[in-house]
Amino acid sequence: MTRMTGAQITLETLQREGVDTIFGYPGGVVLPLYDTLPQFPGIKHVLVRHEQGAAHMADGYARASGRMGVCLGTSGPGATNLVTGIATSWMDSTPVFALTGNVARTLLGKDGFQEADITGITHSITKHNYLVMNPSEIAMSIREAAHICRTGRPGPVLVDIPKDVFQESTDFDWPEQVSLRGYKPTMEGHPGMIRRAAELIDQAKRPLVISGHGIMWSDAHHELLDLAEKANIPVITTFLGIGGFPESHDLSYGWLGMHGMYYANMAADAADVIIGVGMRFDDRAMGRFKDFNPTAKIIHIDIDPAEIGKNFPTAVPIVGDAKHVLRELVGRVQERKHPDWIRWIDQQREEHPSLHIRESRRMLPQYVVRTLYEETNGNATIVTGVGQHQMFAGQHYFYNRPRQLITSGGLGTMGFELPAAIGAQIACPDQETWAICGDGSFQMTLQEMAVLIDQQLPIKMAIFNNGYLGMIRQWQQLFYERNYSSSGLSQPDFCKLADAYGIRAIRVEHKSEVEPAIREARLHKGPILLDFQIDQEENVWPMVPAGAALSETIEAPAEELMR
Ligand SMILES: Cc1ncc(C[n+]2csc(CCOP(=O)(O)OP(=O)(O)O)c2C)c(N)n1
Ligand SMILES: [Mg+2]
Repeated sequence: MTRMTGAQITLETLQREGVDTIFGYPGGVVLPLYDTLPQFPGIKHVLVRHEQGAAHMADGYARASGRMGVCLGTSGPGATNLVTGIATSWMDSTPVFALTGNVARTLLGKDGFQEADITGITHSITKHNYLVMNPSEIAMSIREAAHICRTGRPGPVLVDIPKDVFQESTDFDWPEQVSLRGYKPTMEGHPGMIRRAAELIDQAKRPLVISGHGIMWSDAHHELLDLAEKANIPVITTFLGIGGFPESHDLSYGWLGMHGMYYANMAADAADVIIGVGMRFDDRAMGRFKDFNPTAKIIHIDIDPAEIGKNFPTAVPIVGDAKHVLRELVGRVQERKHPDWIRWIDQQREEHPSLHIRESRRMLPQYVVRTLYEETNGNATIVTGVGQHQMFAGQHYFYNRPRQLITSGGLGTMGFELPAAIGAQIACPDQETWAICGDGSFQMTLQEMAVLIDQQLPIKMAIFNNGYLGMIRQWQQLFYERNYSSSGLSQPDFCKLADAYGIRAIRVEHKSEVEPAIREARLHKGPILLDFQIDQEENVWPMVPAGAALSETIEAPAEELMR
């Protein structure tokens, strides 16, 4: 046993848990920790410019690599600045570990300077959180939190440590075992349920897989491919499920939902057996619940029992890890062919192609994304903000590997793109990483450009500059009689701004400049910003209007195709 301070135990435990990077920002109560950091050269500290950035960076790190991402903030405002990022991670089930300092134990509950009850505040957006009142409990609390964070359905955790607990010394004893009564995620699916699911799949005439984000976290993409190929089942994904099944595969029919492909929505509405795997039948994906495909029998595979039957009645619930359950299912289902069903979906796709980009002299955002796809040979990691550009990035780039599209789905957090791209690039330094930024979204976290220089990250930022909060403008155009109330926004000169940070930038004003600019950006060794002055009033189609059913998916109106 060695004598150590709470700060040393904190870092020692994180290091033993495999943590190599902390995204953080200092403050009074975490100074003991910062003072200790140089003793741990195995842990790199990335100094952010706002704690929201730290939480998104940890999240991007986690989504890109599958490993737990760690962020750190001081008490009070440092901790509350993390909240949006923690909520983002919570809604998308990503393993983010948030570490915060708090005021000294004697001041807790006394409205001490910079005190916030961060465990109370994050109670409903963490899988679990801890306020550690004794240095001897630090190691076990961190180990338990890390275990909860990355096992089962992943999700954020928070560990809050008062300043004097960091400072106090104690005998350090490494807890070998982590065992939590009441927390034992079910990995193996129930054999009887798997048998019933296999029977249902064998009997299905129009089977369909809807695969979600869980495929990435369970590393189940090979098993998914095996199931689809053996039983000849078409696959659509959710928005966060993009990349879990290769979009170039014959059985891939894109993704469903509010801005999903027409044929994917129709397939979901026409299927007789739906195998939902690692997804949660979310309202943006499924449209109006009441009128979603009433005849389909649903097999729902999810590691979180709370998801089963939450939004739809389930014919066969299977609680378990997607990889295990799919492997069992592949062994049980019969080889089948569904030529009529597949022909029907193919015909939907021919009649309603959804992803066709019309000829236009304007710089259409779809064209920018497609050109990026072609120039990068479909290999880049794409990280997006929230809005129209996010939907175009999902639609017009094609993804063939898991973790290739990194985006805030459940919370829809504007400002996610730049910090999440930073986390992704640090986790996977060899990946070509593009941040597809909205001009509005980017302005929420653009201060993190400083980190690109500090850390010398070759991230390519593509601003989709339409002068609008485009998704808001689209809704106002369609549902509020073009009353563009507060959706036009003024811009700084993004190129000058990049220049002020020491980052190279190119303004792209004409369609003919798109391809050369992307080529130049790729050749440039460091970070670069491309300011694409895209068409201002392009809309995202297809669309399921809010509150409508998937069967009511609308395609681009003819007059818009003339623009
Ligand atoms: C933090 C936050 N505030 C507000 C919203 C609501 N919202 C959704 S999309 C959007 C517009 C995004 O504008 P921009 O980043 O320019 O993207 P565009 O739609 O123009 O591509 C807004 C305001 C949000 N999703 N997140
Ligand atoms: Mg915009």
